[in-house]
Amino acid sequence: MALFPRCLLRGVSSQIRNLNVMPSSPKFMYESARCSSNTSGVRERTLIAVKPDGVHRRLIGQIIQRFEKRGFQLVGLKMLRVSEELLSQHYSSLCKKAFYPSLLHYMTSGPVVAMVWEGHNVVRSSRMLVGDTNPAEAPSGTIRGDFSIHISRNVIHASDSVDGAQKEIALWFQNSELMEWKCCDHDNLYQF
Ligand code: IDP
Ligand code: MG
Repeated sequence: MALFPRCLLRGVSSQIRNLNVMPSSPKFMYESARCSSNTSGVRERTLIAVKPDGVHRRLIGQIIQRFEKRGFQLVGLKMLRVSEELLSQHYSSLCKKAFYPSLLHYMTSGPVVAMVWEGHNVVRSSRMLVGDTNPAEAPSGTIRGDFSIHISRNVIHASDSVDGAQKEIALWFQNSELMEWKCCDHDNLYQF
């Protein structure tokens, strides 16, 4: 077995550690969001919304099917016309963007189907199922990659962090609209 100087090995291992905790990396942001949350594990929840273009294009069923096939559990579902007031809170971080007025117009142009899905790592996994914000960057096999072309009509919303998901669910749903239930196939999906 080759012998490496100990100081060299220490340098390499500290660089690997640094790579894993880069504050600006999505992994770091995701992990810190998850640690500060109290709904980790199998009870993690996320807000998913089929946007007006997805509803008009009759994509609701196919979108729900992707989350069901993956094994996630539906705990809330409703169809609504979203108010500008709700959207201004939901998209508050985007209010200075040039596209914000057209985003409001788009999101209020027709009904939206809002859902809450539950399961292990559901926030992160949903973002993978949904694909990049810009459909041109979203791989085939993702919802945006399969069903949309342009960033202004990207079919679906998915929360982007555990903390964000908790805030969005509280904004979009009353507690009484969310269902507590245990799916009969739980033991086929999890060991705990
Ligand atoms: P996300 O939906 O993937 O989380 P965000 O950056 O949070 O992406 O943007 C929210 C939504 O605003 C997008 O899904 C899209 O509908 C819209 N949007 C974002 N960037 C643009 C843009 O450059 N032009 C038009 N619409 C945009
Ligand atoms: Mg977002």
